[in-house]
Amino acid sequence: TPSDLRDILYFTTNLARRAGDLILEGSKAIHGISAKDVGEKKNSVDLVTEYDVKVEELVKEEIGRMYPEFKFIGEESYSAGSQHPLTDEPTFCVDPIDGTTNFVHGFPFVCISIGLIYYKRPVLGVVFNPFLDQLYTGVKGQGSYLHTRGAQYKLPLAPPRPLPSLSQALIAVEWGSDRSAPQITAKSDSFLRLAGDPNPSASRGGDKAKVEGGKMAHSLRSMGSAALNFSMVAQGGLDLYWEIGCWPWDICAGTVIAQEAGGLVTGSSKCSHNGDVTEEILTGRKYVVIRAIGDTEEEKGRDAQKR
Ligand code: LIP
Repeated sequence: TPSDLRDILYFTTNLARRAGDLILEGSKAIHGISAKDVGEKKNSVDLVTEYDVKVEELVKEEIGRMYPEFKFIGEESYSAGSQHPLTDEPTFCVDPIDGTTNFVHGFPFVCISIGLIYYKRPVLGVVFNPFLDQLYTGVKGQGSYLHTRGAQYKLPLAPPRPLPSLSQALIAVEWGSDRSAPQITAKSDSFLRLAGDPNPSASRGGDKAKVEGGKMAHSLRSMGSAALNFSMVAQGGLDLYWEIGCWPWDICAGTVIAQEAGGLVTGSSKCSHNGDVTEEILTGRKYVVIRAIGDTEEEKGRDAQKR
């Protein structure tokens, strides 16, 4: 019920703040760390630290104490082999440190992302960046909020302005950790189509009229955290976020936060078959576009091999 969700939100928010303290503590401990303290998962850019594991343990334990009957999906538990099928039961879905690469480098776009799924739909999300003290919350049917420096703001901060075309958008994209040749080619081709000058003869001081008629986006951004990209679309700082190859814990909490702020979260059905963003999905609101991994048989096979 709405009041159950409010109680769960209160619990989850406090838990995210405790996890945030541990992330900050880890950041102090980790800086100056040697490469041996940073683990690699499927390849040398898929990083994990002892703090990813510690934060997940804390969150899992507290959830188990408060809601013993709820199921749990977590990035690190999943990597360690705890892979249960999604049911209709209430299920917490957690990324203990979203933006692990940023965490390792001291780039302050790092968060804990805690989502709740019920009947296979995300219904509650809390995303907390302890470095910037920004806490985003979203509850199905109850709106989404940014809490920062002691104040609370309803999202989006300003009414979404209609976007007639991609050419006026600020778009988040991510390189992700799959850098295999087909993936990196598809991604960089899409980046080029989104931000490259469509006029082949355009150059500095060239034919301005032709450039203005083009479709290139205002620019691309990468925050290095899916949950923070979703939250920034909800806030209104980004118009769109597009990524290939996210996991449920990357998108669960962010989905509710973005949807409750009026965004649309969509999988590959609204994208062209190679995952490219098309003009058709832009009809005047802020959009989050996400192409979930495992959408095609080919991707399912690749995922199974990866983890
Ligand atoms: C990361 C995402 C990021 C994506 C990376 C990775 P992590 O999560 O949030 O957007 O591009 O591939 O999945 O590994 O830092 O929890």
